Amino acid sequence: MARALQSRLRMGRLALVTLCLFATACLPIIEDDIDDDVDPGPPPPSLAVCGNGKLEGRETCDDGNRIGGDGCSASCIADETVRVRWHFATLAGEPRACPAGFDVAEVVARPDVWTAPVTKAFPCEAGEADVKLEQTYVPRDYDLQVRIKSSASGELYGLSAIDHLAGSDPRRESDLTIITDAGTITVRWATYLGAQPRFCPDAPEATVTVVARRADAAPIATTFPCSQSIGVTPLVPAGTYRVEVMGAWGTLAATTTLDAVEVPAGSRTATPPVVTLVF
Ligand SMILES: [Ca+2]
Repeated sequence: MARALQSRLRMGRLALVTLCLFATACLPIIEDDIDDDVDPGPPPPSLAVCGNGKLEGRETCDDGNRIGGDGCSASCIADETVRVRWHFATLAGEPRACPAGFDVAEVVARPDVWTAPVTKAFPCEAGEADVKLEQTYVPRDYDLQVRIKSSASGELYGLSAIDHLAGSDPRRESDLTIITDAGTITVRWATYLGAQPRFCPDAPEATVTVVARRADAAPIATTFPCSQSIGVTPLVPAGTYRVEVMGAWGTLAATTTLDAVEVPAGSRTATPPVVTLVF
């Protein structure tokens, strides 16, 4: 009798286990058993609240706000400090001091063309400054440039070339030179076939050459793809130039000449009006 009862109980237990294997109703019990043994640990990143003053999830800082550039970024990742140095030189490489009347060095840092740049001002004679750049979970690249200005008039003297600082680059320094006796010529062009506006063909032989001529110096020629619609010459000594813009497009050719294009000193840009090239 007792053996029969024992056997029936065993069968009942087996049936329950089998039922549990197929029935979801038993699952919460199994989960509860597991949860009791696991340490909950820190909250996952999705639960971390940036700006609440508490270090949580993947945050590397939390200063109680969501403002970038103040040491702790808008996504609670510690800002990265970059040392930016600037100096002056002539086109021949001769070092110079800050230009008279221009006392401010603006450091401009931009993560991409669609975002507003981070601009910080320093005394020109300092020659270097530490700039905090906002970082996110994925390290950001920045384009750095230095502009020299006058605090009295706001006038721009010159600007450095752009230094692209990759987020993955271990270098956290940028050395920038402002050329004091040169500038660039920026030419924009529009192309026509007779009276009809037409885009340049996207072909390697469709080019526009900008030739800057000055009476006392050899001409400086720079060639650009025609489809680019804009060309910036390398640094040319400050002065007055006659600029020829020459388009070549298969067997077609067109030239437009601009007189008295003034290139200011201090790495500044002369921008003549849009040049029309009629083929
Ligand atoms: Ca937080």
